[in-house]
Amino acid sequence: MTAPAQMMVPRLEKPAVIDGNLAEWRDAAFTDGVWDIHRLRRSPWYDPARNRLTDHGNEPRPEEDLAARYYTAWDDTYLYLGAEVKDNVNDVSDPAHEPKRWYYKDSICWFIEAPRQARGQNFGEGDNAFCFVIDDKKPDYAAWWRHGAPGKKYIEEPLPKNAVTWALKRKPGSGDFVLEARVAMKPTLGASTPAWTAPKIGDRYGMEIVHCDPDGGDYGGHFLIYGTGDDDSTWGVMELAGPLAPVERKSK
Ligand SMILES: [Ca+2]
Ligand SMILES: [Ca+2]
Ligand SMILES: [Ca+2]
Repeated sequence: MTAPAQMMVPRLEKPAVIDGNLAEWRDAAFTDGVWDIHRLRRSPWYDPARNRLTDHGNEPRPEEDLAARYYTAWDDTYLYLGAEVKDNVNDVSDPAHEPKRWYYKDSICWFIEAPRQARGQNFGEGDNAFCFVIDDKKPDYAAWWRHGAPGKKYIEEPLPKNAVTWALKRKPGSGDFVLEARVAMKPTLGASTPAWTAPKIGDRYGMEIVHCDPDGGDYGGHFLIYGTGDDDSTWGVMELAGPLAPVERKSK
């Protein structure tokens, strides 16, 4: 296996306002630029069977089908999760709908293991997935929490209302959107393992991002970034870092 991705995720000095606009914190968050299928194909965790787009026969260019920037940050209480997405079609209808089937709808999911363990496992103790379905109606299942707990795997439930605040801004007439969310760590990460402690600089979590884009397909388009799926040993290393100074533009 290749070495896991390494991500320094900055602490926010000012809490983000969750309103569907990332302007006040995106320059202070972790992001590594635009992800599209061309970039994904050159990443070590690319698997063509899983990372793919849906072909309807008269598609735009692949980078018009799905391209996104993802933002991640933290403070004493919350993880902050954001995305700015270019998507040709919004699709949240699922013929075999179940609340836990976010992966059959347009959705973005942050997989977090806290603290990061060296050994691999699938959604046991300490594993969490915070999933947001890109549905304007924001049904209960649109903010979902798949997680483990001591002795338990794959617990599926909506994120507790007091643990999540999220906002969605959709661009009319397209699938484009901005997602902005904050998830309280203590009632989520703290519930998935007693090994979790209040966050501090230098703590190491595991992180993977899964972005689903069915667009009329069944399982449909998928980006898996920083990992190869449910095995948490493949996820990237997310280090809780101190605040990030903004990008400096030098004068000529
Ligand atoms: Ca905001
Ligand atoms: Ca698409
Ligand atoms: Ca879509």
